[in-house]
Amino acid sequence: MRTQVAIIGAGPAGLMLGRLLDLAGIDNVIIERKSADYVLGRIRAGVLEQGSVDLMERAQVAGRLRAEGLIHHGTDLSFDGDRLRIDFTGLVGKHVTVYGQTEVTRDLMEARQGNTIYEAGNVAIHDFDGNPAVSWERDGVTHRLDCDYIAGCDGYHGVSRASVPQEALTTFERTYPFGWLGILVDKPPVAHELIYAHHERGFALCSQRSNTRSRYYVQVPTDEKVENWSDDRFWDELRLRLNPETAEALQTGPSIEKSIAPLRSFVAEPLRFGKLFLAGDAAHIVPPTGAKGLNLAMSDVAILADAMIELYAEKSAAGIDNYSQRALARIWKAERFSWWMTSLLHTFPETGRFGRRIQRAEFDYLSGSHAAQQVLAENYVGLPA
Ligand code: RFL
Ligand code: PHB
Repeated sequence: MRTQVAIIGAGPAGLMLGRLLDLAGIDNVIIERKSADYVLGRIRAGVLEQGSVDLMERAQVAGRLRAEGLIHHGTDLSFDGDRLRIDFTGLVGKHVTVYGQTEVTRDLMEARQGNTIYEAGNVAIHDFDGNPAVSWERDGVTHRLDCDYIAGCDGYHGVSRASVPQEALTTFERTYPFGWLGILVDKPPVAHELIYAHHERGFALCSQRSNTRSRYYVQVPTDEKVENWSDDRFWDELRLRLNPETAEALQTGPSIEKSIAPLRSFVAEPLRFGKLFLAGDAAHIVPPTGAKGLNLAMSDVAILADAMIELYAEKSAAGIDNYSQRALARIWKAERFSWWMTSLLHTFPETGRFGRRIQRAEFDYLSGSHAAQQVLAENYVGLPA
């Protein structure tokens, strides 16, 4: 088998890249190790920057997003019960759209014209400096796909980054001593907008997927087990971390999903190794506090798709030569913002009483400074490409 671009991973990065290449007439095959249902069952991001919405439009898959996406003009921060609304539209003239990653993935899967191979075992990358190929196993048979280029869109635990010799890669990492325990529930959200709450017991987030489905998170230690959290325990802990009126208004119900995600900041450099490119979580991880992970995956593949179109249509390698540098400039800004939001809102056992006072001072400064709120809003809605 032969194709122009072999894409590893059918998450949002791989599917969006495949779609943009399909529309440009560039042949591609996606190789995914899980089933389509498994990929759709992963509950992850919920907030899209305008750049991601625009990309869905460009990919001609924005019909449902336009009809069902919820436009949010602001968000609430809460610090030990004190509230501060960040008015995105008033501060920077932009908004965000609440539309689940599951829906983005479904829209892209439904529109897909090219070949996608699901449940591919033992995916391996060959000769990315010379004549690249990808191999995998299915039903006891080994398959091989020769290609011009490989796009590694296979997430943090994928094979693409792991196939690069260690000496060619520089990595930057910070792990946090906590994760987010998340719950999905078929109840209306507690507020119209998201609430990011700091409390001495830990961070909490009130988010949503629609007017009838809510997503809530609480900060838990890294080694916490989801089995230790009954729904009742979750709701009790969440209420403790919210201000009393919000806690009172919270509508609870049986969880339809419950999981723990560790928090990490990570960047691999560069993003190109010969004919192999890394994009999305395969190249970088941000803690979810700034809602940047999915949006960064989208901006990476927008840059990569344009570079490949330039290469095939105009025979210019300028785009692919610049891909790593261009994408990384944006990635590091999102890393900084996500780290900052995480630092402001979580409890860090090791920083003690001094650390908490500094966080309080930061919140008070934000509350009183239009300039500081503008900085937050500008980053949250998404920096220009
Ligand atoms: P994905 O989604 O991990 O997809 C990678 C795909 O590759 C497959 N794969 C392989 N395929 C073949 N061979 C292999 N060896 C393979 N290894 C892996 C996997 O099965 C998978 O299908 O990466 P991608 O496409 O780069 O997308 C990144 C986003 O998923 C991620 O950044 C976001 O979900 C992060 N994130 C958020 N981002 C936002 O922009 N806004 C948010 O509000 C937001 N909230 C979140 C989040 C992530 C969370 N978790 C669980 C980490 C909330 C949470 C709780
Ligand atoms: C979510 O709805 O899952 C979500 C929203 C905002 C974040 C992170 C996650 O910052």
